[in-house]
Amino acid sequence: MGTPRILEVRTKILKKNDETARAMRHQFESLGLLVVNLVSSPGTGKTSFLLETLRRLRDRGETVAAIVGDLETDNDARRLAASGAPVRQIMTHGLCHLEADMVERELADWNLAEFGYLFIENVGNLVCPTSWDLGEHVRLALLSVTEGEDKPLKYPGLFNTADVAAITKCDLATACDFDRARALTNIESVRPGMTVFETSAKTGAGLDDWLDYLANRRDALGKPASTACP
Ligand SMILES: Nc1nc2c(ncn2[C@@H]2O[C@H](COP(=O)(O)OP(=O)(O)OP(=O)(O)O)[C@@H](O)[C@H]2O)c(=O)[nH]1
Ligand SMILES: [Mg+2]
Repeated sequence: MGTPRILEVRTKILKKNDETARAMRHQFESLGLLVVNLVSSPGTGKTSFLLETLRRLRDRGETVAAIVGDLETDNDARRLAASGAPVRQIMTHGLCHLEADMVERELADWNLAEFGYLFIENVGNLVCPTSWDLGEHVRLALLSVTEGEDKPLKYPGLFNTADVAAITKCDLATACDFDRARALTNIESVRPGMTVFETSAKTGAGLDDWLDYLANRRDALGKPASTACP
């Protein structure tokens, strides 16, 4: 008797989350703001990858901002702030994922029209964040060479709810006996056709292709409503 009731409450919460996320996505689109949600297990390299992304986008003259979720500490926000971009930390105090209303509250006093890109680093977790839409346009699943090539098979939800994937820490691939072909085959088997960037935050490998992908996705949003042709 208890299970259906729990499921019903969970369905309602997810429905409310999806409504909030949809409204936010609409607002982001009207501003020409591309929003990216980074999801992976703890320690995959999300913050390192994002720091390099923010730095390089700023070098290209882009305006960027970031929100980062963790159970405790503002360590990641402080690391990301080294890029010069505005960054905010959400501490979830035990919750294993970010939800749309947390992001909405955090953005309430930001002038989003100032930014071209907003990145959301989710709480490190391979399962929970996958069910929660944050209003993003691009969901990036990250897999490091140190985690093992079978993660896409064990955690298919991470990959089949994502738009694009990044393999991180490729500079360590040889030391880890990383089987690149097997990892790519495993990703392909759970999410056929998905683009995969092979990257290293340490050497910068693969990051230019990632930035070009983001630029194309942002162009596809079209111009902000306020500057659209009459
Ligand atoms: N060699 C190497 N180490 C990396 C790379 N990216 C991240 N690391 C290291 O991996 C560790 C974890 O990196 P983070 O960027 O903190 O990972 P994260 O996914 O943000 O971790 P959580 O936020 O705790 O989930 C750190 O010691 C990084 O220095 C990389 O490309 N190459
Ligand atoms: Mg992090």
